[in-house]
Amino acid sequence: MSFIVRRITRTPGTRTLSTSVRRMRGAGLAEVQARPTYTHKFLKDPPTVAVVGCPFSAGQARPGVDLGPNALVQSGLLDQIKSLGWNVTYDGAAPFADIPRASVQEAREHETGEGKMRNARVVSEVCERLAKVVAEHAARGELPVTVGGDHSLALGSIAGTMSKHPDACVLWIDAHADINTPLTTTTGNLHGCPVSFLLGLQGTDVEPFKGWVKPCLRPDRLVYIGLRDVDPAEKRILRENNIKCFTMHDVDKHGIGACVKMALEHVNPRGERPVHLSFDVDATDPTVAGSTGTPVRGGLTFREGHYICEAVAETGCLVALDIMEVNPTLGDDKLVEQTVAVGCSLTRAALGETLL
Ligand SMILES: [Mn+2]
Repeated sequence: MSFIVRRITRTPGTRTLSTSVRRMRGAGLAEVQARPTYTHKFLKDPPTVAVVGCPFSAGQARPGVDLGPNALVQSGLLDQIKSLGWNVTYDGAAPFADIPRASVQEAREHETGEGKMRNARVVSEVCERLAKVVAEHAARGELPVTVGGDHSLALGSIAGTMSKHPDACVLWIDAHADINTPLTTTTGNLHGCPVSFLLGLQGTDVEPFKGWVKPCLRPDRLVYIGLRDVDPAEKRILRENNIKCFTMHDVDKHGIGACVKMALEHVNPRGERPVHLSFDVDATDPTVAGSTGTPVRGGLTFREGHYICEAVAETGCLVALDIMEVNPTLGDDKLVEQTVAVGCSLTRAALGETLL
C-alpha cells in the first residue's frame, strides 16, 4: 500500500492532483462524497478550488505561521477537497517565491509620518501579489482558498475577490477585529489592520499601500463573528462605522445558528451577493485550535466554528475562503496536529462537507 503513503506525504508544488489519485478514488479506495444539492451561484462548472498557499509571517511578530500552508497541504488538504467533488489546483509557494525575505530584516520598523507599521513594505508586496493571484483565479470562475500565513494576507485576498466580485460581502471570523489603522495600532503588527485598509479608513492612505490598495469594502457589507479581544480604538471604529458584530457574548446569548442567520441577513439579505469568508483559526477556542499566534480564551467551540462554515456553504454564495493563522511551531505535537486538522476540517465544511 505504498502508494497510499506516498499520496499522504506527497510534496506540494504540483498543479493538479494526478490522474492516479483519481483512478484510486474510482477504484473505491476512498469514498467520493455526493455533490451538495445547492448550486454554486458564482462559480463555473465543473466547480474548481484553487488552493493558494501563502507562507508569510511578517504581519505579526511570532515566527512559524509561514509554515501553516505547507502543514495543511502535507496533512492531505488537497485530496480532502478533491473528495468533496471539486477539481483542485495548487501552485505551491511559487507565486511568492521571488519576494525577497531580506526586506523583512531590512525594515522591521516602518515609521511613516502618519503612523507605525512593522514590515510594511514586504506586507504590501506580498498582499499585492496575493491580490493578483486570487483575482486571476476568481476571474476564471474558480474558488480561491488562501491558506496563511498571518491574517494581514486577507488584505490581498479580499482585494483580489473584489476585483471580480465588487459587490461581495465579507464574513470575518476572528477573536480580534483586525481593524486598527496605522494611526491606532499599538503594536504596528499589520495582521491587526487589514480591514481598515479594505474600508479605506482615515490613516490608511499611506505608502507603501496607497499605490495599489483601493477602498473596496463597504462597512455594511462586513460582519464579524467570534470577537472577544478588541482594542479601545477598534471599538470606536466599529461603532462609528456601524459595523455589525457578533461577539462571543452574542454567540452565548443567541446561539451560533441565530448569529450566522442574522449575520448573513445583514450583509446578504436576498442571498444574491457573493460571500468571502475570512476565517482566523483563533476565533475558535484555544482548546480547539491552540497552535496560533494570538490565542484568546472563551472562543468558538469546534462545532460552532464548523457550523459557520457549513451555513455559508449552504448559501451557495461562497466565492473565496481564507484559512489563517495556523502556526505549526506553537504548542506540543498533539496541539499542532489538532490545529492543522481543524484548519483542514473548517476548509472542508466551507466547501460543502456535511455530517450526513
Ligand atoms: Mn485575525
